[in-house]
Amino acid sequence: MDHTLAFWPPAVAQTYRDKGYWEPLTLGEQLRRWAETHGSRTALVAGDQRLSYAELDARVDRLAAALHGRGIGLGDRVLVQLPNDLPLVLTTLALCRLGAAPIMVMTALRERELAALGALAEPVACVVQDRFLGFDHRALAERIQAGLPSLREIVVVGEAGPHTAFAALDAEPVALPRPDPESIALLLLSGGTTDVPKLIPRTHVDYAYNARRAAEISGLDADSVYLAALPVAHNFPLASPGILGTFFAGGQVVLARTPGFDETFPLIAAERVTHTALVPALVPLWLQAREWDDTDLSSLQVLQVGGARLDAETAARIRPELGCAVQQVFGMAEGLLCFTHLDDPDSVVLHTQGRPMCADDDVRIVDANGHDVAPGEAGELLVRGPYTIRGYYRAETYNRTAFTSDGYYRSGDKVRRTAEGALVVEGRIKDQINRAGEKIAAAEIETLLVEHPAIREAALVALPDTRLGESACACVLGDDPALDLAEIHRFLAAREMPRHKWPDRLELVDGWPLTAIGKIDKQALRARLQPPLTRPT
Ligand code: J2J
Repeated sequence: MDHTLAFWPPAVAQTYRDKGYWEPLTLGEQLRRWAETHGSRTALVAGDQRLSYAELDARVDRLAAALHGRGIGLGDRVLVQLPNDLPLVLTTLALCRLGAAPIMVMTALRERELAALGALAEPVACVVQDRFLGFDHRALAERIQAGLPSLREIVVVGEAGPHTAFAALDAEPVALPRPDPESIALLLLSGGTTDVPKLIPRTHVDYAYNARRAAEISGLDADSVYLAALPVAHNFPLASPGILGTFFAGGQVVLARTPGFDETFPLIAAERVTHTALVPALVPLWLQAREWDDTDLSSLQVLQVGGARLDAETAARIRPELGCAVQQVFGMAEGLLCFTHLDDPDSVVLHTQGRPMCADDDVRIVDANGHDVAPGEAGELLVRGPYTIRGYYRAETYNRTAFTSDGYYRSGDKVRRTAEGALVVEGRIKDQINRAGEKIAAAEIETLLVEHPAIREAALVALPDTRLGESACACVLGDDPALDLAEIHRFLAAREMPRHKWPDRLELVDGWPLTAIGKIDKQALRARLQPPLTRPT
């Protein structure tokens, strides 16, 4: 059974148990413990609903019992595509309690990606919102089900039509079979570099450690109030420290449906939020709003920023303009989390992406031949440790290249280590675009583009962008000089490619710069595309 993969070699796993990183509990049992310890304290605020720890635990029990009654249980997978709201948290925890792994997908994902994920993971059910931001997720789920024999059931939050209504999933708690704490608790979506999506299997024990340790580093305690503003399907607001980390600390979580200041500022004021997390592209929008918006943000202590490189100038504006500390977070859903510490000097907080959070994060920085670089030099970050996966889910062939033979994950990030031991992200080796923190695998878009009748070859490259950090430029070789960006967008929309993955720019090329082994030289291509900083006169 592939649900209890022994990813870590037994001797290594034993050291993680011995050192207390891996507590022998499932996430469902952790929730029970939080309820016992923090009972009547508020755990979660979503819209006008407020649940104490005891109520959260009881609601999760009832939902788990109802799902169990519908034949969903140990070893299953369930596709979960929900916006930041109570059902998402309840569903995730109930599935973890059952030992049925939720596949955490952002609401922005569409048919193509969901179908590929479905074929890979064979979920028995999916849980979706009826509509979100004008999009009919119920109809999408029906299209997925039509092509996915494993998918027995569609659960809908809101108008369920002929499907199972989420609201009706309520049953007297029953004794449930106990999942192995070292089995897969949930599956996260990888940023990816290939044209098919990759799933990241996180075990109960490693994910609990991830959240618990991240909470410590972020200074979360029982008085903390964490605002989940980014989409909770993402590892950052879910567990780094995010929702789960806040629960470990006994604090309060507040859910925002969107990260815009119009929604988040009033929530910060009303709930006296102390911690929240953003991707860098959102920070200038909050800072800008602050110029005229005088909502009381005085409760805010820490703004975590991660997912893409935060520039030092923006970082330096956070304390004076928002009145809180900035904490840089360099993380990945595959595992490793690096944080700047709250008591680090500005030279570290503003200019680095922090230090790995665990003493047993085994990080190497290597050159193209896999040799360790000299201290201070940049190279590819390789990592293994107590919460970094040893392989993607059902991806045996790919895993042989994505991991070294001795178990390091090849992050594809180009980093250097400062004298203080902090990492600085210098760039990327992997073929990916990091557009406002959302990762786009170049290969995924290129594969689609060449299906266009006017395109013979395509290469997607990242270009610097002041607003997004990076934007995506599609370079195409074809026969139609009239081909334009609007047509590319129409083409990708018709194939249900989510908007954030559409190229921002189109360049028609009549040939490629090639590398020594004859592949498209994207570095050279990018250099050709960059407009000179000052136009020659
Ligand atoms: C530069 N690049 C960064 C940073 C991530 C916390 C925070 C982020 C993620 C995340 C996460 C970066 N500066 N500060 O899961 O728990 C890029 C790197 C990395 C990739 C991982 C978390 N922080 N990155 O972003 O799985 O390229 O996780 O390998 O989405 O984002 O992307 P993802």
